[in-house]
Amino acid sequence: MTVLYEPPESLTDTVLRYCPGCGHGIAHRLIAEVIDELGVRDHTVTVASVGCSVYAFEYFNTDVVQSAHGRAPAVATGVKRVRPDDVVFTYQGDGDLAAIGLNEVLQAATRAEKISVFFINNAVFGMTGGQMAPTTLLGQKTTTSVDGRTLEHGGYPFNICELMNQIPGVAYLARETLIDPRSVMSARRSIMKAFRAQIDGLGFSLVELVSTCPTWWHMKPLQAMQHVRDTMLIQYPLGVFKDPYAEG
Ligand SMILES: Cc1ncc(C[n+]2csc(CCOP(=O)(O)OP(=O)(O)O)c2C)c(N)n1
Ligand code: SF4
Repeated sequence: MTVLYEPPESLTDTVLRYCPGCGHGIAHRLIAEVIDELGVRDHTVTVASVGCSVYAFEYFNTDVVQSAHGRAPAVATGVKRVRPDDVVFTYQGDGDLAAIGLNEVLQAATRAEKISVFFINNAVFGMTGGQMAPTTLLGQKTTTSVDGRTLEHGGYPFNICELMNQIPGVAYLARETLIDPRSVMSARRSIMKAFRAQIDGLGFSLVELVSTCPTWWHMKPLQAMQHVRDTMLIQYPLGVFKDPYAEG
C-alpha cells in the first residue's frame, strides 16, 4: 500500500481544541512538518506561551517548557544557553508577544539569541475573550473597543516585523499568512529558513503569521480568511525582511 498522507511525527495524536477556521492548527502543522524534515525532533524544545495555544505542550511531540505570559523568549534563551545544540523555538500570540512580552522579545533579538520565534498575529487576545491587542486594526471592534479601535483611545496598530527589522541581531525575519495553499507553502519556507538560521548559528529568527480568530471576529471561517486578505494584509504587508539565504 502506498502511503499518501501521514500526520507529522512532531505532532501528538491529541485532537486540537482550536475553533473551526483558526490559524493555530495550520501553524502547528507547518512547524511540525519542518521539524520532521530537518530531522531534529529528538533535540527540539518548544517553549509554549499563554493564550489559545496554551495546550501546545500536548500538541507538539517534542520536549516542551510552558512559560508565563510573555516570557517565552526569556525561557527559550535559558534553554538554548544551557543546551546550545538543541533547536529551541517559542510559539506566541500577539497578546503574548506584542503586549505583555514585548520587552522580552526585543531584548532576546538584541542579544542575537539563537532561538526561533513564531508569532501568531490574529489582532485580538483570543483566549481571554477577544480584547483589543496592540495589533488590533483601527476601527476594529473588540470586547474592549466596542465601537471600533480609535486613535484617541487605542493608538496605532503595532507592526512587529518593521520594528524587528531595525535590530542587527535578527538573522531571519518574515511576515507570512495562512489563508490559502500558496500562502501556506510560503509560510512553510519561512519557517524552514528560520530554523536553518538558528541551526547555522546566525542569530535570532522570527516569522510572523498573520492569522484568523473567527470566533472573536464574529465571522465564519471563510469570511475570516477573506478579512485577512482585504484588511489585515493592508496594515501588515507580507514580505521577507531579512534572509541570509536569499539568492542574488
Ligand atoms: C501575567 C498574566 N497576565 C494575563 C494573563 C491572562 N491571559 C491569558 S491568555 C491571554 C491572551 C492571549 O492572547 P494572544 O497572545 O493574542 O493569544 P491567542 O489567545 O489570541 O492565541 C491573557 C491576557 C495571564 N495568563 N498571565
Ligand atoms: S478563540 Fe480565536 S485564536 Fe482562540 S482558538 Fe478560537 S479562533 Fe483560534
